[in-house]
Amino acid sequence: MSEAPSLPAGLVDAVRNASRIAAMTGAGISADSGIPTFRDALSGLWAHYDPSELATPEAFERDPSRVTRWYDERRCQAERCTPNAGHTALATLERRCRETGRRFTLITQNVDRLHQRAGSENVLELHGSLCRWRCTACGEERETWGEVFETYPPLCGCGGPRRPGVVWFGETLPRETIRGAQEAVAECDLFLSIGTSGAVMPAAALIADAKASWATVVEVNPHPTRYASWLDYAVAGRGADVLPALADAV
Ligand code: BV8
Ligand code: ZN
Repeated sequence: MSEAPSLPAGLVDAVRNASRIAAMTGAGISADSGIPTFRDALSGLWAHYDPSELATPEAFERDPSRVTRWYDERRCQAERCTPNAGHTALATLERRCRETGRRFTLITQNVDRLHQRAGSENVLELHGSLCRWRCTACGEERETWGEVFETYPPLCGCGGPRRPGVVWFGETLPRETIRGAQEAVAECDLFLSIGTSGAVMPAAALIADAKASWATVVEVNPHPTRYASWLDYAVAGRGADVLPALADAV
């Protein structure tokens, strides 16, 4: 792991004085756990797969076996990975805010459950989870942690095919989840955008929402994103290196 970049003094003060913090994470925070991001040029998932071929309801209709096999591979990969120091730092941040009467909301676009495994308790999963699979016939949904699928697609007790409980392109986000995220961002005085390219809507619109709510907007990312001009602080670094220092500032 590279050296933790020193945080700008103004940012440490902003974290220390914040009373309502919202953090949104993307695939980048899990890169340090060995899970490929989506859009990093060489290593990203979409560098090898076309999202419209795998991450849409139409793709599932067309080839349920291929789509569910791909999601099951990602589910098993996520289960083999462990949370990194960035995930742990956000769980610490949540606990410290709770202990000091401050509000902390963790919003994630990720579907790997690493935040929860690191100890984060209140996680808004905008795009669902690889661990939840839903029957397309009777709607029964269940956690499938550690389960070995016998068939692709996996079958429900009713005989119906199961699909992954993720939000595909062209599908709307869970209403309560996105509403909770929008409320937390509208009220926050510090917004952390961590490990996301900001390419996917409506999640990425939360960055603009934070700017509009006069929050201090911070980006943690080794590479600048399209939101660079909106930021109060851009910390060029990996989540696993930067976030522990941020958590220590609370
Ligand atoms: C919807 C689950 C109604 C599945 C995912 C408005 C404008 C344009 C398009 C649209 C729009 N509104 C809707 C759309 C269409 C579409 C969309 O946004 N398309 C984009 C791609 C153009 N959105 C939807 O369809 C959404 N539904 O809006 O419904 C509707 C529908 C149609 C039309 C209108 C309205 C549903 C979107 C949800 C899709 N599901 N995931 C799965 O996982 O397979 S999205 C997928 O992308 C993941 O969840 C991922 O998290 C997410 C966002 O990507 P990032 O997390 O940002 O990852 P990325 O690789 O891009 O970036 C990683 C970053 O990390 C980089 O910046 C890198 O520098 C950085 N990094 C690398 N290493 C580190 C690091 N950072 C820190 N530390 C490190 N070590
Ligand atoms: Zn069923």
